[in-house]
Amino acid sequence: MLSFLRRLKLSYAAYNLFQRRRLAHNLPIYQQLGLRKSYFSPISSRDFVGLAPTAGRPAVPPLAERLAACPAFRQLPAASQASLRAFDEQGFAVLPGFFIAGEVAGINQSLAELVRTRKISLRYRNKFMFAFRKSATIAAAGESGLRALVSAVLGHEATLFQSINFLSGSEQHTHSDSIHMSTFPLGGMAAAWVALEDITPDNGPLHYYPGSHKLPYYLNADYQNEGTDWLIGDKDYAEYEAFIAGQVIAQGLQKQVFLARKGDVFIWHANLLHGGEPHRDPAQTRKSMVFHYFSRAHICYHEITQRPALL
Ligand SMILES: O=C(O)CCC(=O)C(=O)O
Repeated sequence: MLSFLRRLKLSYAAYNLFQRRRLAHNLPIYQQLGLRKSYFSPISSRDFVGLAPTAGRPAVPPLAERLAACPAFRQLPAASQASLRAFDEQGFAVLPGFFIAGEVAGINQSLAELVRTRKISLRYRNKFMFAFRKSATIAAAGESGLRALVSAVLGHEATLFQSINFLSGSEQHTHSDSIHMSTFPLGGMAAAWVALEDITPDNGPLHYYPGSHKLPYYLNADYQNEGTDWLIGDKDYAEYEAFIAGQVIAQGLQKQVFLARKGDVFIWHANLLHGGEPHRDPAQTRKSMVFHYFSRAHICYHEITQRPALL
């Protein structure tokens, strides 16, 4: 259970008071939807009860048209194009060999240099967070054709919000990113995962549940974690993970494991259930990187902590 201080919404709001430039993105949409919020106010799915699920979302052309209009898409091989065209149906797309060996080597070198010079260190056990803010090479990888493709998939201009680099498997339990990086209307985010070496069954491959993006978005109310006007919910993250594990069984979902080759990219939908397999062989690394993108046409926030997202 979270401590009282960590649950206090006022402390987050006080921090956010000094972040106007990075939080102002939500203001026009709050206004459009008639939500009486400041840029620093707590925000969560509770605030959207009573709004139409698509309220405020600009209409977009169908996926096939959006992709066809995207130059980065037109340069892709046929297999990658077909996978992207099936994104709405599958909840993911695989782009084999999207990054060539030289690009992957540059990314690995750049991360190693950040680590060697102590410009970055591990957080949350095994994650190098936000390396793209410190490495032009890593930023370019996330900004390249990848952001254009994610924008086409979302139907809205995507902003690179976060990068995470791994040297070992994340071993993260199955989850939907929408509990962490949330939007209103739902679905305004996507992620692109990059294999920075060949992935084996024993170095903690990514796993995912095809089609799970069509399930409801499970948010705070679904595991009694809504909190109050003053406090965020008191549930540990493990309770969310247990809830999702229950849904996987209840819905009879079939897990797939992504045995990627170096340079392959896997783009997933905001609500695709995914995670990391156990990293069984400590002699192997699992060099990989994931970029999380938000659409600026949506309210962008963090459901668990009920904070607006710092873009
Ligand atoms: O890389 C992995 O194993 C999983 C990463 C993940 O779940 C995420 O970034 O949301």
